[in-house]
Amino acid sequence: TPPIMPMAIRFDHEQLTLAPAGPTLTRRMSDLEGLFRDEAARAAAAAGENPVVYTVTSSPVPEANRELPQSITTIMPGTTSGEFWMTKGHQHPDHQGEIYLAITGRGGILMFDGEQTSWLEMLPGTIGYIPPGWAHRSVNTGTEPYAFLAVYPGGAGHDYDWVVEHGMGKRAFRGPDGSALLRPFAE
Ligand code: M6P
Ligand code: ZN
Repeated sequence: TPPIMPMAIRFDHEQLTLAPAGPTLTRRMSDLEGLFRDEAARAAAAAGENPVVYTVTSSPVPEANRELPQSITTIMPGTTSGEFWMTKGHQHPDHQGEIYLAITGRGGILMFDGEQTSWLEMLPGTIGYIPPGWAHRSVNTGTEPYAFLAVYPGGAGHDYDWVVEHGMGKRAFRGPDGSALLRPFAE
């Protein structure tokens, strides 16, 4: 493959798209098996309308060592038995850091290092820093789509099994007043 040349990537605030764009992925309820507290409710939703929970649109910058790829993630608003819709969440195998910039809607980053849990509220303009070694999951805590830009080392990778094995410490539910209520992961 030819070397990547300097490039300007246009971000469309309304459409939440990148141009030029790289790969896009769409995650539906059927892709999120075992991740919500209420697996039966998740499975029922997957067997029914199977809604799109989130999309990830990448720039053409490849996920390769020394590159610095970026993507826009858009999480739809919703809850499954009270638990806010969210990304799968992952750990970076070599513990690289990552930054997120909230663009629209409201959300949060749930992080877990195997011992401690951290929760960052994300409003448009908030830069969330994910330090080395913290698994990260994004959550839409609002009533509109929540979109953010992610910038991460090209060799960071995605270890999804780590989250299945260790959990995320906590879960984000919709509280009585509509705001996020963090509860113990297994409760
Ligand atoms: C952000 C970045 C991506 C990640 C995406 C969705 O855009 O962290 O690397 O793929 O969120 O999160 P997940 O891979 O956990 O589903
Ligand atoms: Zn990451």
